[in-house]
Amino acid sequence: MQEKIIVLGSNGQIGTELVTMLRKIYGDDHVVACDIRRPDYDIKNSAPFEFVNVLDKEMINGIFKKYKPTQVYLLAALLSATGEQNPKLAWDLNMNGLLNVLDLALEYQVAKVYWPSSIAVFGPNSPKDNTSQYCVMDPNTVYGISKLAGERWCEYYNQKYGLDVRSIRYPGLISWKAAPGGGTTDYAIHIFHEALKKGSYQSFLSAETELPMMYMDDAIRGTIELMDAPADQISVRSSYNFSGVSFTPEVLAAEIRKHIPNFTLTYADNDPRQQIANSWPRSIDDHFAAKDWGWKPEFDLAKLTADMLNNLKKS
Ligand code: VAH
Repeated sequence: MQEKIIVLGSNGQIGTELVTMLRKIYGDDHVVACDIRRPDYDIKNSAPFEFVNVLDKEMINGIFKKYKPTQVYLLAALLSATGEQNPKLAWDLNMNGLLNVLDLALEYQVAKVYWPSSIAVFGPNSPKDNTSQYCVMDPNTVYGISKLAGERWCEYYNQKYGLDVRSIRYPGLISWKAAPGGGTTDYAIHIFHEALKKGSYQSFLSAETELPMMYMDDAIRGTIELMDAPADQISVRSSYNFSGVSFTPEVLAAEIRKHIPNFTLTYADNDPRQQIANSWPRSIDDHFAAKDWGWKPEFDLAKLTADMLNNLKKS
């Protein structure tokens, strides 16, 4: 059957690249980009775009009625740092946006739904190293709380109503095409821009703050591999742990110096994002993703760094 895919939150860091990849696979007209503002990236104007606010259930209903989607990706969210500046909006957008989509996906018999979670679902008492799929999860950011609650709702809609909803706990995502959206891991993007522009960067996370990260190319490929996997291979209906490469700002700076020898990295003190980072794991065990749908990252730190710098120089 012809796929008709709706991507809600298509202008974001993930949505920008996911829409491009999905259109490459299924064709422009089979992928409808939806957001509350027009795309400012190189998506062909002819390809379908709709203004949608995911908090307006009637608006989403109109789009589902118009396009009768076979797949829906819901990417709209407030991330960890911006969420702490506006906790109630973060909860409202991240939670009610999801519940609107889950309900309408049932009503319109959407075949598959995708919703991103995050390693932000882990908290201060979660294991820090090689953090397992199932363990203590006590997130202390609104973003993490909303993602943990959202995972529970996804599993509920799957088990109670049979909705085929799939999810991945993304680590910090690093990309060059679209601006990051207010996350705690965004230092690992800004550092590349500043290294090329000024040869220096001041990190808002401390030198020894090790966090799980991933290159966007890996994240997009893994997401589509998950969505393409047969339903009976999916054993995790909350959200899959997902791992790329973990590093600290200091280790990243050393890798950048292999390309920009005089690059200097300094550190800011008392940035509120440090507390958020301190509550997250240093590394993630993603063996369920490897076992269930053959996940394997392709970008290590050297390859990620080279690709970021090469593409930013050209863009
Ligand atoms: C954030 N980039 O920093 C996101 C991500 C694991 C972090 O979820 O909020």
